[in-house]
Amino acid sequence: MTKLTAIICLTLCTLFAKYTATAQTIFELRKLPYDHNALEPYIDKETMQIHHGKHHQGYVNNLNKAIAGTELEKLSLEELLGRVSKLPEAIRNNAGGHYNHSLFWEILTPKKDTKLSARFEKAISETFTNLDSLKRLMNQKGSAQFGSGWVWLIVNENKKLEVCASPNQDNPLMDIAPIKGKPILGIDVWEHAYYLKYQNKRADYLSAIWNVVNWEEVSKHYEKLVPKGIFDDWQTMKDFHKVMAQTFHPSEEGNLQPIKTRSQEMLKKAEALKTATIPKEFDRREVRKTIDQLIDGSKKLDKLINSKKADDKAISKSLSELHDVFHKIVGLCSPEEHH
Ligand code: MN3
Repeated sequence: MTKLTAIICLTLCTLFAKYTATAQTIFELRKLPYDHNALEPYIDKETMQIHHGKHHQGYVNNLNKAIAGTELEKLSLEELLGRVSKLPEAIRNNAGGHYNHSLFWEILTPKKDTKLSARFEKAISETFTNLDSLKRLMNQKGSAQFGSGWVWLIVNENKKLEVCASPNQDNPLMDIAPIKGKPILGIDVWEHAYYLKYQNKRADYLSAIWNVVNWEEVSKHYEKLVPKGIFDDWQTMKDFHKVMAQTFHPSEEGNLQPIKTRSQEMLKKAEALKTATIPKEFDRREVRKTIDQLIDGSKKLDKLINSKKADDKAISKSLSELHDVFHKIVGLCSPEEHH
């Protein structure tokens, strides 16, 4: 190799290495969706500038550094969080820091009196009594979190709302989290989130922050994670479905006890469909016809179970046919069937 080719080669190699190193901007800090002073007087401009521009930027930079040149570059933020137990500490802290703060900026707003969606509000009432008790619970958990951390409202694996706290930059998406779920609202209780304005008074910061929570945005997260069921506005059909699910699924595993004891209850739920109002969007001739079939089938099944010659095979078959009729209604009422 001549000296010249060696030099060219070396230069190219250096350039290439440099290029691949600087190409490393997998994760980026998004701009704040409002001005730094927009959340005043509850969160001051200087805190926002340092919190977003220095702390969050730091997590992003360190995360990019930690995954640079490794296979981890191909993973999404959520995928990284889901396996932090097997990754270096720097990834746990900085992937957590990036995710947590991204959500935090999103669920804050200078807009006044943002509204919760009806379904989200109902879920809050069912789980925590009302919005005020949810706030109280989160304030209490946030105050009790020792040192730095976060307090979360999550949708857990059972699609239910739950409140939990986590230390440092951990969050409920991490495989190491004792309580798992998808966060829809997170409040930063690190001192860097409040110290300039509130000093050591974390409880004051926690009471103030509710003035700038964007309930529209939190509702959107909830609606996405817990989509509306097709029969949510048709209580009588939901009631029928409940008995159907609780009797049919055991029967598939050879357990006919539930249907044997509840066939009359199921018939009553089916008959109730005849008198209750059908939601407008589903009130069509074909749906009504199939409801009649559902009532007939429930009658037949109940009669069979109460007859002396009830044989398990016949009961199973009759229940399975009834289940098919129910699913015909589900099909008729599903969005893709609407023309
Ligand atoms: Mn922070």
